[in-house]
Amino acid sequence: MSDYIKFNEAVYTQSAPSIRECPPEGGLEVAFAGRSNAGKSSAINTLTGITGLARTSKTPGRTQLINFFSISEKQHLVDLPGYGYAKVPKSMKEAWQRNLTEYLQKRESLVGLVLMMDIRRPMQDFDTMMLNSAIDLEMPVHILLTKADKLKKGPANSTLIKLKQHLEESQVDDLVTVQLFSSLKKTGLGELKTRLGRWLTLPKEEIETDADEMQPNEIEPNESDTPKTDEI
Ligand SMILES: Nc1nc2c(ncn2[C@@H]2O[C@H](COP(=O)(O)OP(=O)(O)OP(=O)(O)O)[C@@H](O)[C@H]2O)c(=O)[nH]1
Ligand SMILES: [Mg+2]
Repeated sequence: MSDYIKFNEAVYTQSAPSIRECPPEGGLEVAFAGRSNAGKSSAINTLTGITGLARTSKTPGRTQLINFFSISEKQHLVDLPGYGYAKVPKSMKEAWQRNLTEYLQKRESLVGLVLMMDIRRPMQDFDTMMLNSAIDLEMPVHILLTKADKLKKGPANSTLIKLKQHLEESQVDDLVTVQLFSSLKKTGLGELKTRLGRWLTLPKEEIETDADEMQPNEIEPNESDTPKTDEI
């Protein structure tokens, strides 16, 4: 299914300083959220295979705007500003948190949230708040334990298993999934694509509508003179 999503055709479209300035609703949208420096922008670059599509930085708090990318007219990725950056004044942190919650609540195109946490510091206060906001809204969440390359396989897997158990015990495992991820090593890239493939798959009618809109100068399959093999 994920083959259908052309992640590598993603293009940057625009940045919005707040929910009010976001592009009009339309199609399906997946947002990437997480603490500042968790690896959100890097993950978007790894997912699309386009270096520099989303800006990454060694300086935390770099992505202050809501950045929009389009895979197709009806499939979008959104890089949300990182939360929890220590040097940002408390009032600004709280404003951003309200903004993010408002985005989750109001954005109708949003079909899922990729919540990214550094594997060495998962489930910090703001992460739990974001997760609970999404759960309250019945918004599907896919957690990426990022920078998995920073831990050895054993400790990485045990962090994954512990979090999975926690989600099962909290009875949210139908809505919230989790995986290991590393942009550096491309660990878990296939798993992420499969999940996003499910979220970003358009209802069948819409795919057919797209086909109907084929431009007159596009080449159509040649059905006339050569008989198909199974017709001989
Ligand atoms: N080792 C390792 N480092 C990573 C990985 N992903 C990101 N980084 C590094 O972590 C830092 C932050 O990455 P970003 O992708 O900019 O993080 P962000 O979450 O977008 O940060 P903000 O926009 O500031 O919220 C950069 O120095 C990246 O090179 C990874 O998989 N492994
Ligand atoms: Mg960023």
